[in-house]
Order: sequence, then structure tokens, then C-alpha cells
Amino acid sequence: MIRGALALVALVVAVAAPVATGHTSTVATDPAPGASLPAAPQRIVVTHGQPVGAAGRARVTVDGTDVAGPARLDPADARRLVIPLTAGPAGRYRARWQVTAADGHSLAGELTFTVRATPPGRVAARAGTRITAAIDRLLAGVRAVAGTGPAPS
Ligand SMILES: [Cu+2]
Repeated sequence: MIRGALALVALVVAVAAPVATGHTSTVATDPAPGASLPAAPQRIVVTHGQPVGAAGRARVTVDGTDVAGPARLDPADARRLVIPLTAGPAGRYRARWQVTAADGHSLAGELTFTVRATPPGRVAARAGTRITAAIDRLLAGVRAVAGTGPAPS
């Protein structure tokens, strides 16, 4: 009797296994869970073990403000769900999404990570570097027009 039951279980597993093809799970996220980043990413990428059938709803909040653009599947790799971010403030990011796997099953996921606030002094230093570079380019352009220097690169 037990042997018969085991044989039945083995048969059910053997029959059920091919049906599981297309079922998927999340294998990686970018950023990684719990990451602490110096700047906000432009997008969140969720990679699944199998190609996904359809992108569902996605929500990304930073201190209650939603910063998610419309989620879509990567046209080059249907395992990848791409959630663009419409803003990149410092703070704690919480992403939630839902996809429909190729077998029709719904799969939901969640991710949190942090974008650190940049110290004010560093922002000013970076802005100063950009302004200096812009002035250098401008001066190079003026010299090139005047024929007194090399053309700007
Ligand atoms: Cu499934």
C-alpha cells in the first residue's frame, strides 16, 4: 500500500514537472537588496530565472513619493523587468512590482535600498569643476574662432 502510494507520488511529480516550465522566480536585482548608493540609479532591473510573460504594475517610493516610470520587459532579454526612475532624491527606496510568468502565474517582488545624501561641500566642489571645464571649453572655442589656438576637442 505504501509502495503504491509512493509510486503514485512519483508519477504525479513526473507529470507535474514539465508543467512547471515557465514558472519563475527572482534571481537578482540591481541595485542589490539593502544597497547603500552614493547616487540614485536611473532604473531598477529585476532579473528572473525564466523569461517573463508580461510586466505588471510597479511602484517605487522614496519617503512616500512615487518615483517609478512605467515598468517594461527588456526587449533584449525577457527575463529582465526594467523599472525606470523619474527622480533620484536621497532617501530610502522601496520598490514593489508584479509580473506574469510565462506559465501565467503571478509573481510579486519587493526591494529596498538607500541613496545617501551627498554632503553639501562635495556638491559645490563638483559644480565648481563643471563650471571650470565649461569655461575652458568656451575659451578654447573663442581661441579657435580667433585663430589663436587649437580647435576644441
Ligand atoms: Cu508558475
